[in-house]
Amino acid sequence: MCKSSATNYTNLHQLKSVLISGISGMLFFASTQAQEISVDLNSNWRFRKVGDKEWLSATVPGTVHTDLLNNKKILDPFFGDNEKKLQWIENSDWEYETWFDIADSAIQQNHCELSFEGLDTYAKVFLNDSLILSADNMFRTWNVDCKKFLKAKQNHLLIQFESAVRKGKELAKQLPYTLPGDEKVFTRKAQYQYGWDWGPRFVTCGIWRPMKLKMWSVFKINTTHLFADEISDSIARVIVEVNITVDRPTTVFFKLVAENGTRDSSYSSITVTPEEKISNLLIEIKNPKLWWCNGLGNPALYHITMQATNSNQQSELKEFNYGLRTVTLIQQVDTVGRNFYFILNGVHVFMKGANWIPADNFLPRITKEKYRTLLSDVKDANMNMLRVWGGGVYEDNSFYNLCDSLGILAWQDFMFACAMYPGDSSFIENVKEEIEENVIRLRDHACLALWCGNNEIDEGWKNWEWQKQYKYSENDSLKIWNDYYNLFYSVIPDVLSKTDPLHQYIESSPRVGWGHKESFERGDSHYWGVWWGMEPFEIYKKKIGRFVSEYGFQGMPAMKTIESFTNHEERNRKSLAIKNHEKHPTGFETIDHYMNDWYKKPKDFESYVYVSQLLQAEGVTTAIEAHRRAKPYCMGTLYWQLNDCWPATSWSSTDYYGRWKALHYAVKHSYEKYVISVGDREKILSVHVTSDDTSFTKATLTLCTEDFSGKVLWRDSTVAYVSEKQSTIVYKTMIDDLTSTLNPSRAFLKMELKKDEKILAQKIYFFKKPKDLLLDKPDIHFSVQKLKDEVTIFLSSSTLAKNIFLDLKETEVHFSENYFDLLPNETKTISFQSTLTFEEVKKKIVLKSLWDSF
Ligand code: BMA
Repeated sequence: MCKSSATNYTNLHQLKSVLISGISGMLFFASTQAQEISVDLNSNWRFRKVGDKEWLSATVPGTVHTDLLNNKKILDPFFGDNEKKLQWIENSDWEYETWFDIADSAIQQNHCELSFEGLDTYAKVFLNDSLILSADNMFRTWNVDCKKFLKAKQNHLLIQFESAVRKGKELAKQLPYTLPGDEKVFTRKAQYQYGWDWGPRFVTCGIWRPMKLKMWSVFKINTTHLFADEISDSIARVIVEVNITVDRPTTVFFKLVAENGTRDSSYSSITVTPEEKISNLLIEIKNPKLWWCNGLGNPALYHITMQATNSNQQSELKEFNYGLRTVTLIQQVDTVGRNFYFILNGVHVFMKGANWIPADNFLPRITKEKYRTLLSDVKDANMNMLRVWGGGVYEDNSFYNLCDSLGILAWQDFMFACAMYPGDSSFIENVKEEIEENVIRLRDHACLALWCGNNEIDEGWKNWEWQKQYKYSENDSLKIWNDYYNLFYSVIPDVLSKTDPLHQYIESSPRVGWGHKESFERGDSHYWGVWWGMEPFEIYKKKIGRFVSEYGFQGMPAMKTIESFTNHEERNRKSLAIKNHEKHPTGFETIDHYMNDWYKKPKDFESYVYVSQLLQAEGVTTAIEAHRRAKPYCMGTLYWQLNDCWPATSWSSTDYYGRWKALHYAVKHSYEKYVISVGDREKILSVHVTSDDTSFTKATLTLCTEDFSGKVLWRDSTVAYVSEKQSTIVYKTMIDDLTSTLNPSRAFLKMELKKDEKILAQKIYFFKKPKDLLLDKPDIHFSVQKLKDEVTIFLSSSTLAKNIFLDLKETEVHFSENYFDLLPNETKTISFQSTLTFEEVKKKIVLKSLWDSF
């Protein structure tokens, strides 16, 4: 039985509803009529630059950049270095307008409310020439009672967006000092729009989320909050807290139904007065199924419906997909420092995942399908957690719904990153509303694991020498730090204690900057010694934090992706197009530095692209395996970064078009439930097995060394006792003993862990770095089979073919594996889905290996 800390929470709000038992309750829900009428206002929009004559058609939700693009007024912002030519857009003001009619029956409702789910950012809204709203926060929803301005026909809605850059600069002038982050920190707008070290600068504006006109009389449900105050094997008690507004004292009857294979229901009635807003309902679920994250079990969700009806048979229906689970972050002082790990339903979980950034510069372009593909890629790569990074946005509901249904836990940053923010009362009030609304929107998701105040601000203030750079006086410093402290240590936790006391909160990620030894001893850490610090990949094996929430290495995107933003002659590292799609100041130099250490010089641009991906995979999986080996000292690894907002060279493992880089394939392997890894410190080779199973396993480990032509040189096997609680060394040998009978540049060690004939894990270990391997030209043979749309390729070679890369010319397919080593005399089977004919597939196959790159 797991009992959540919710118990106290329930006590705070005594159950106020009257439970109606049995069948009689059902009578109240006979034939009803919808209580709220909602009109979609997202069509027939047009826009123009303020001051221009010509109106152009607009898409809502949308952005000014995509509207200009759709009207062919600008070139593709992502192509070449067009970004530079489009900066004028951010300095202009833009206006959008539409007309709409409403049905007579709707206008007769007591309340008419315009609801804007997202306005980016400084927006003045006029309805029939009256100013009804001045918005100044992209992350908030704005509801405006507008009944007195509405008419039945030809309502005119006009929204004017003021340049956020100009406004931010004006606000900045009001401070006697410059804040790190410049004008962007004054505007509550996605901070990455101002440019990042993986993304372009497109400070856009527009109606970025849908808007509606909502009309109602008598009662309205504002918000709901579901939480389980008790979960045992036999029963789960789910409290449904409803926030209702009524015109006059009204009795509302509620029917709650929870379904997931079984059906549980409850009936209650509440008399609500205009003054009283919050009431609690209860539904009990018998023999509850728990929600588990990916890898641990099913992410069971209960479909809960709540029908609210008054005595006039007016009703409102709300639906939820609710997961029963408890999730706790433990942070206890221990002999080393302070641990940091999550417990889900009583189970200590090692978190395997990545950092999420917005999936497009122009957010409304992110479709549900795009979310689905990306999050399915997360699940396929055996991840169980994503960190939604603080320089982006609180994502759309569909993102969190998908995380719920795929079993992906979400660590949610609030939207502050790598800068200091103002502390005046209007900024703070604005942020308070933003936090409250987003917490209320997201708190009931099963996926939600943690709130985090910001990304790298504590670290920035303490380690990035802002005080010197901006020449702060002691008083300035004190004021800036106090503003920081107030926001993250007081304002945000206060809002959370009222709206979501069930989830935990940390103020900043990481806890300590990576330059300090304490960052490997307490809390979560961002380890940037590799890449920013130019330390070698091997250092990942030594510098391990308690929960490594960021680290990473760049790789170039797929050639097909590069082709999407370059002309043929620009496909080289000197072209402006390629340079503009590498936003890190020393990006290519850094890649070259590590590439020299690991690989021979690639012979051409295309080979460089491919090798950069292998290098990235090598680096990041070195870290992942070291972190997993350090379990339970380390209890989580989230690499930087999962995805891209545009096609570019970056730390991502899947590129803007969703094409998996070598890293994503490698991560999938390194995040499997069982992973074999090699610790080769001090001349001893130790074979570790890390298991994320929930119980102990006894299996057989076989080891053999082979040369590159397939000759077996040595074999051994052992019984491996694999603990679920910690990584286990299952085999140890002196490296010299192992290599005395072989040429380490022409041989590898193959390891396999098996239980009852089932392979749990496999690992190929090379004694030398790729640049020192003496590879022969592989003679790769392949045959193709096609059964309906399932294509299978069988590959073999008489000598080792390292890092085979498979592709289909001018065709988009996803291979079951890629960038893999084809071992001598073994047949590798790769599959993919395609509607091409057998002959077409054969003609289009592209196949190369590392040997071809030098
Ligand atoms: C991390 C992130 C980002 C940045 C990345 C790579 O610290 O928080 O700010 O893009 O490093 O430099």
